[in-house]
Amino acid sequence: MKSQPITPEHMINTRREFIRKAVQAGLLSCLPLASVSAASKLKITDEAKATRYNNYYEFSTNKKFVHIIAKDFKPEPWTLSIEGLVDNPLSISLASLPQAATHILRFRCIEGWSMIVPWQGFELAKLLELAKPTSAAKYVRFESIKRPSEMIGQRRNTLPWPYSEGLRLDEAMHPLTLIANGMYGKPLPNQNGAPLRLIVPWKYGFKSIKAIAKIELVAEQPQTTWNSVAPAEYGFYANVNPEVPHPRWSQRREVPLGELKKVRTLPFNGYEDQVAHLYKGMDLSKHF
Ligand SMILES: Nc1nc2c(c(=O)[nH]1)N[C@H]1C(S)=C(S)[C@@H](COP(=O)(O)O)O[C@H]1N2
Ligand SMILES: [Mo]
Repeated sequence: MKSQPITPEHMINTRREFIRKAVQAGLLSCLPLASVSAASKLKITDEAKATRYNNYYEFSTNKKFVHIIAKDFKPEPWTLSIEGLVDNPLSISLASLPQAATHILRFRCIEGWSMIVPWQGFELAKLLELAKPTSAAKYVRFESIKRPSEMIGQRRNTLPWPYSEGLRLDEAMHPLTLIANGMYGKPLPNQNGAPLRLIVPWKYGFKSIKAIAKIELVAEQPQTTWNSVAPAEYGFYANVNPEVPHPRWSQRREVPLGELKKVRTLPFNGYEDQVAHLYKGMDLSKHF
């Protein structure tokens, strides 16, 4: 006969459920961040790892140097413009952005490393609603700042500048799609995309464009930086998918920053329940 576990399964589940509900209700927000992450089963990456290993070609292609080379970038003052197919084009300063909250989310680079970051940010949908997209708007195009005087990587043609990205409008309106202006309870560091960057946690990291200066509502799928330079490696959709290998490596596993062992990569980076419906009827092995 099998021995009984000391705590019956249903009691463990009840406790988990209690913690989950309490977190959702904001009741545990007075606890240190670590307790909240334990409750949601996400182990937050060390801040020093997440802020000293960066992809940001405007500064350097060497991930370990970006945080040093980006020191003199001036993220303020800043204006973000929202234009194109909108009834109410906007030019917003940092002081008049929507209220930010903390969002603990997975982040997965196409190169095979990952992190779990407490971002401060707000839903992109809140900004788009202010601008009022017209019925002709079907996609959103994002453009980073071009400022070679402060971004020395832009003095070379490593990529066509400015860096640009795009989302389908329904992806952009999804509540997991954020504009982040902080991380680890502090303003966003230059190397992580100050003053404003996109976070799309179910997509590979290159979609999460940094130092956004312009958001444009458009009718057609926009050209995007990495997709235009290497379309076979960087799809427009770029949903995290362990089943679809990169042409040069498998995407089944990833190394969390600061850890030695690889872990399994999850479909849609763990957000399948929230976002899979956006892609009903699409062949995701083709639209990678
Ligand atoms: N403007 C701009 N945004 C960018 C990049 C870049 O080179 N330039 N790199 C992308 C890539 S490939 C990744 S993985 C993430 C890295 O974000 P992090 O440095 O905060 O980890 O930023 C993305 N956004
Ligand atoms: Mo990346």
